[in-house]
Amino acid sequence: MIVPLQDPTPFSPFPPGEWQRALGQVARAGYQAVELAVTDPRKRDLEEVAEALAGENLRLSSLTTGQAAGVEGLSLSSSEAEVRARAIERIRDHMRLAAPHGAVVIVGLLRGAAGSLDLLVESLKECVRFDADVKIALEPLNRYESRLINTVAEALEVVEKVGAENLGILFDTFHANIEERGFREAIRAAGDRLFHVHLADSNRWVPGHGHLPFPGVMAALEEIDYRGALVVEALLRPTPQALLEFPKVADRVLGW
Ligand code: LER
Ligand code: MN
Repeated sequence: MIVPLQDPTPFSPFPPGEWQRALGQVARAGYQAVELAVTDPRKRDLEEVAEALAGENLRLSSLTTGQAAGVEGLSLSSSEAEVRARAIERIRDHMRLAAPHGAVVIVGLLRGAAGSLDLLVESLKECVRFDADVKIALEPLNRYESRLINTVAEALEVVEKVGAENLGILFDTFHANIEERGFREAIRAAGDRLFHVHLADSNRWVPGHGHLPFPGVMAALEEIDYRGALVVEALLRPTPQALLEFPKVADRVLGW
């Protein structure tokens, strides 16, 4: 489940101003880990965030960085050197927040909707060097959100060009349903480079309210011995409550 620290996100029922209370609700709902949506980590007291997570016994699985694209226009693939430099710095700040938690830093929309793939590779080469122990997960996004990297195969090409052990892939079932030939082959192709997973149904509703074959997705994840987190990144549909109730129905929906 996702909790925003600064700006609202369509994937969380919680207003940013209530993030501490939100962590309590996420934990009580039965989630073991949380993904924080953070626009600018320097605007938050990282100690306070760590204490709040520990207080609720919640693991920080991941940080989404895309809000800096939406709110501030940052992009790792921009032709404007200054915009790119600020995006790289922002990833560095996220890595600092992620490091003590072993959390994954996500590169989704922060890569830009239509920039240069070569510049993105150069930017990522700088990012991976900030801390080799912090994993960065490049997320294939569907064609309506970005022209750059729509499939796992395209993400793997970038991972290879960057050539760092701490760069891998985020597999989001909603995007994959639009772009991949099949879930199993995409997940197998990602293999040990799969660092993180987002779950949403075919319509981006809470899993179980669309028509994606989640038991097949889970079987493929098991095949590659995936050990990372599963984060529900879904719209507040059919109801916001459905997001909070997902842990109760996860076994049935995921076929466990
Ligand atoms: C981010 O994880 C993502 O999936 C994007 O579609 C957000 O808009
Ligand atoms: Mn996603």
